[in-house]
This record gives sequence, structure tokens and C-alpha cells, in this order.
Amino acid sequence: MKRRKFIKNASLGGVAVGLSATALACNDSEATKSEQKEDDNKAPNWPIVIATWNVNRATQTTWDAMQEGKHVLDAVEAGCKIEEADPKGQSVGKGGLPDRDGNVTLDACIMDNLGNCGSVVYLQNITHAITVAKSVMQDTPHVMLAGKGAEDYAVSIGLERENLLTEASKKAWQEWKKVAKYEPIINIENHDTIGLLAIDSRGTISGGCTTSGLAYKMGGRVGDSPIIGSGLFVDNEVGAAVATGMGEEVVKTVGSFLIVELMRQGMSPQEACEEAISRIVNKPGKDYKNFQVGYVAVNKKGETGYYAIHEGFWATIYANGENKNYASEFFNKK
Ligand code: SD4
Repeated sequence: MKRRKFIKNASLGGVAVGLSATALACNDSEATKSEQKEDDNKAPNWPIVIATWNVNRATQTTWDAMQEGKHVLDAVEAGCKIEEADPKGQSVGKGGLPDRDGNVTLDACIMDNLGNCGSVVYLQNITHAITVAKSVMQDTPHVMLAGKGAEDYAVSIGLERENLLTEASKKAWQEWKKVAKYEPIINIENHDTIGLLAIDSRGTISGGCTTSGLAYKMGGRVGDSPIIGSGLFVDNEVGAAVATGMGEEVVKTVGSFLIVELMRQGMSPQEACEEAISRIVNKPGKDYKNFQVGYVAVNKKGETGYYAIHEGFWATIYANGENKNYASEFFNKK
């Protein structure tokens, strides 16, 4: 047991009789300091990959790409592409559920260790939105391309136009049209919208985020996922964070930037994710019962955190050679 915990538990259990409150407080802060030192001296947990939801193939691909010596940014792209290409995933890339007019529109962004970033919004007919975002970042003077311009740009760099609306997603949309009620349902949208963060063996951090957005959204709607600072933020000195769920709420609180800044001020990734969720749910009059938001984060040491408003959120972490899913803690205990 760590010393600080032991002293706390001992004092609670009455074992520490004879120690004054000041002595306890003093011991406590001394212990905190030495624990901190221990933590600081611990070797960082690199490489590591963390992603939203259960996306083991994506985290595996990113891990393998880093092992092969690819730049962490390319490894992140490779992981995101796995989910984009899977027609069974209905919240990202090919097979994504369409907007209410039947159009599949994609949002994505990517960010590297130098603070460079690229993004595409309202992209149609192109499966690999993350690749377009990366090229916007690396090969253009811009940060964000939208709609037709983004699609034409994608074609100009060699990507093919494809129909992204699969039979399954078309069917689901036609069913939805019978009622045509816009009501996002928590965790049921076959979640694999992917936010993925990675640190390579030298401590270089990159992240990506790609999605088809909320099912049956209004035509033209853009969420948090392509918005740097909201859906994703990377700071190579501090760590990175990425979001999933109701993008409007993430944008209103600039969630991913907030988490990274909280980590900069000393919070652990877990504490920072919890604080970012509390900024959403504690807004006066906020009816968070009907929407989900989940965050995952990693700090420079390779420590991770994940937290959501509701039960049902998962994180996938590839660390120490193991690729595992973790059920997230959540705010709404009902
Ligand atoms: C959005 N945040 O467009 C995305 C959707 C999402 O899991 O992450 N779904 O608001």
C-alpha cells in the first residue's frame, strides 16, 4: 500500500492515536512529495495507444505500425483507417449512418507532436477522411477543408470517389424516416467513431479523430470531431485527449483542450476527464440524461484516463504489449 493511503486509512481506523492532526497533515504532505518523486522517476509507459470504444483492430494496427518504425502520426492514421474502411461500423467512414436526407458526411482531424493539425468537415464520397485531414495538414497552407472543396482535394491526391451508403445503413435510414424523429439514443449508434491517441517509444505524441457524426443529423451539420481543441487536442509536452458522443456539448466546453490544459496544471488524465465531464453536466438546467459524451486521455508519462456521462462507454488501450478493452466509469449513477 502506498504510504499516503496507509496514513489516511490508519487515521480513519483510529490506529493513529497519539499523532496530532498537524503531525498527520505534515506526514501526509511529506508522503505526497515522496510519492510524487517516485512517480516522476518511474519510466514512462511508452509506447502506448488509447482509443474510444472497442476498437482492438485499430489499436493493434497503430501499435504494429509504431513497432515497424513508422512515425506515430502515420501509425495513428493507419489505425483510424481500419474503422473507416469497415462497412459494418455505422458511425464512421464507409457504412456510416447518413444525415436525414440520406447523405453520408464525414468529419475528421489529426494533430502531431509539433502542434500541426489538419481537418475535413462535411466530406462526402471519400472513405478515408483521416487521410485527407493529414494531407490538408502536411501538403496545404490550410488547417481545414469543407464539403465539395475537401472532396475535390481528396480526389486530387489520388483518393477514389465511392458510395459510402451501404445497404444496411440505407435500410436503417429508411426505417428512421417512417418516424423521422431526431432523437440521439445513448450508446446505441454502433459506436466505433474513433478517437485514437498514441505515444511512440521516444515519447512522441499524435492523435486522430474520425466519424460520420450523429445519425440523421441535419444536412450540413458538423460536430466536434473535426474541431481542433474540441474533438481532439495534442500537446507533446503534456499529453492528448479525444472525445466521442454528442459533439455539440463537447464544442461548448472545448473538451479536449480543456483536458490537456488540466493535465498541464497537474491533474492526472483520469481527473482531467472527470472534470471535463463535470463541466458539461453541471451547467445550469443541462439535461444530460439524453445524451452521452465520453473522453479518453493520455499524459506524457503514458498514464491514461477515460470517463463518460453514462454507463456503456469503453476505452481500448494497447500498453505493455497487451491490447485490452476497459469499461469506463461514468457520472450518471441514476
Ligand atoms: C459528433 N462526436 O459528430 C461525434 C459523434 C460521435 O460517437 O462521436 N459519435 O458529434
